Order: sequence, then C-alpha cells, then structure tokens
Amino acid sequence: MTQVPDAGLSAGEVARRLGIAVTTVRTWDRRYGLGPSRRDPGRHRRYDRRDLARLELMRRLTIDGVAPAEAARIARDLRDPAKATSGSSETEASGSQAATRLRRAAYALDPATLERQARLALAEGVVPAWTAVFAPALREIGRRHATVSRYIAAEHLLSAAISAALAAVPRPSARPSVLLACAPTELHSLPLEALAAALAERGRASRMLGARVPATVLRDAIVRTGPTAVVLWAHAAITADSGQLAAVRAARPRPPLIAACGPGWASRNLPPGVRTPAGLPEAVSMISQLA
Ligand code: B12
Repeated sequence: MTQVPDAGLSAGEVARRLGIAVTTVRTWDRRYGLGPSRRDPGRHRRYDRRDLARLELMRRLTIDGVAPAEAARIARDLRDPAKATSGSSETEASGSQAATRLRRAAYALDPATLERQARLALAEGVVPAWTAVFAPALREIGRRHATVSRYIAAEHLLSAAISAALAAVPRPSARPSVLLACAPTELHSLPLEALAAALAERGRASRMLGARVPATVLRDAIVRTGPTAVVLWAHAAITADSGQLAAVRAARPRPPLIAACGPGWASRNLPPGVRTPAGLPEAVSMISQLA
C-alpha cells in the first residue's frame, strides 16, 4: 500500500499515482460516488488512503473488463484498504494472454465467450491448456474472490466453461483402467476433470466419480472395476480424508498405483507407496507408464 500524506492527495496527484486521466478521477466521483472523504475549505478534493485504495480497485476491475457501475459498487464496498492492493497485479496475474481473455470473459459474465476461449485453449492439448490457461485463470479469480466476495458468479461461470470444454474432449472406447475421485467433502473436481481429459487424449480411459465421494462408495467401485490406478483429490487439509485413503488401500484387488493429489494432502504423512504427483503433467506421465 502506498503512503498518503495526512493532508491527503489532490485529484491530480491521485490521477498520476494510478496512471489515469484526472477527468476520469472526477467522473468516477460524480457518476459513481467514488470521491474523496473530505474537501479542503476551497472545496478542493482531498483523497485519503482508503479513497485511493477504492480508486485503485476500480481501476483494476475496469481493466479486467468489469462494467464500470459494477466495479464501482465493488469498490464502494471495500472496507480494508490493504486488501485492494494485495493479490496480484495485471502482469503477475496472467499466465498468458489466453488466460487473461478467459478471465475477462468470466468477469464480464459472458458464457459464450468463455466457452469459445476454453475450446480454443484446448486446441493446444489438455496439459498446456490446463497449466498455461485454465489454472492461471482459476488461481487469479480465486485470489480476487478471497479479496472481494463479489466474484462468485464469475468463478462459477469460469468453472462451468472449463468443465464443459474438458468433458467435450473425446473419450477412448477402451475399458477404463483409472478411477478418479474427490475426497468425501471435496467440491473442487476440476483438476481431476483435467486429468481425465488429458488421459483420454493419450488413449487411456478413466472413470471419474466426481466431487464428494464417500469412502464406502469408492471401495465398492474399486472392487467392481479393478482399476490399475486410483487418484484422489483434496484441495484443502480439511477435506483430505485418511479414511478414504485407507479404504482404497484395503480394497481388493489392491490398485497398483494409488495417488493422493492436491494441496490438501501436502501436510500429511502418507503411508508408504502412496504417490503424490505435484502437477497435471507428472500425474499424466505416472499413469501413462502403467501397463
Ligand atoms: C473453481 C473453484 C471452486 C469451485 C469448484 C468447481 C469445480 N468443479 O471444481 C466451487 C465454486 C464449487 C468452489 C467451492 C468452494 N471453494 Co473454491 N475455488 C475454486 C478455485 C477458483 C479453483 C480451484 C481449482 O480447480 N484449482 C486448481 C489449480 C488452479 O489450483 P492450484 O492450487 O494452483 O494447483 C496446484 C496444485 O494443486 C497442482 N495441480 C493443479 N492441477 C493439478 C492436477 C493434478 C492431476 C495434480 C496431480 C496436481 C495439480 O499444481 C498447482 C501448483 O502447485 C480456487 C482458487 C485456487 N487457487 O485454486 C478456489 C479455492 C480452492 N476455493 C476455496 C474455498 C474456500 C471454497 C469454498 C469452501 C467456498 C465456500 N465458502 O463455500 C467452497 C467449498 C469447497 C469444498 N467443500 O470443497 C479456497 C480454498 C482455501 C483453502 N485452502 O482452504 C480457494 C483457494 C479460493 C480462495 N482463495 O479462498 N471453489
């Protein structure tokens, strides 16, 4: 957060700091109520730290394609000025231009563009699309969401578009040898959806049991289908479930490869033999090496 003198900043100084025109600063005051908290006796605007933080957030949101009236509503709600400048800047944020385009379509709540951009990204293959476009866009929107809860709609539309694009990757007709399942209270299924699509691209079929898979359901599925690999996903320590993992290890036939994936497992002491691929490329290559 940049320093603001006690006397506050004039509209011209605010404009310089934010790299926008002074007329824009005045328009945002007049039109959207994003003005200074006080004016000096000559009625000149004096912006304090919080006023500046609001305008900084407004600037960032409009660059991201959020409609000005909506951006102003979000900026006016800002309580903690430190949060406006936390998170990443435009340059840190973008994994690539494609990730930025996807993110902007999400902020604009534009499902048709989201769908098109997600499909376009997949033309390069699932692994590059996930690592360079989808995951950076998701991470960035997750960061924004942690700062301002107004991004939920954008996050849901982005997730839906990515999910639909991954599901449209043609599946092989071979018998599935891989079982994918999220932890019993886990809703974050996209990384496993990406894995299923990436494996499909390589001719390997999988069964994706999706979000929230109870331990007993998973054990029954292993017993019925005899997979060579079982991949679990937990996004947070709170969802990683040792009982689910134990059920997989106890199931017969025992799957030759058991992987516990996602940040949720990172702090756990896992039983010997349980694999922990760090990313999609590693998970794909680990499974592809199986007979
Ligand atoms: C999309 C999303 C949702 C969607 C999920 C839709 C779906 N079908 O998956 C919905 C809306 C359902 C959702 C719900 C919630 N979410 Co959410 N969500 C996200 C978001 C934006 C992306 C998730 C994702 O797919 N990440 C995958 C990649 C992008 O994440 P990554 O950390 O960079 O991945 C690393 C590794 O995991 C690995 N990796 C990545 N991909 C793959 C693939 C494979 C195969 C492997 C092996 C490894 C691997 O490599 C990366 C580098 O290390 C994240 C933000 C984020 N940063 O992840 C929040 C986030 C995960 N959600 C969060 C929260 C709090 C929630 C909720 C609790 C919110 C609520 N109050 O209701 C709920 C419920 C969660 C639950 N019970 O499971 C927090 C989690 C904080 C924490 N650690 O506890 C995050 C981080 C947002 C935030 N900044 O606060 N969410």
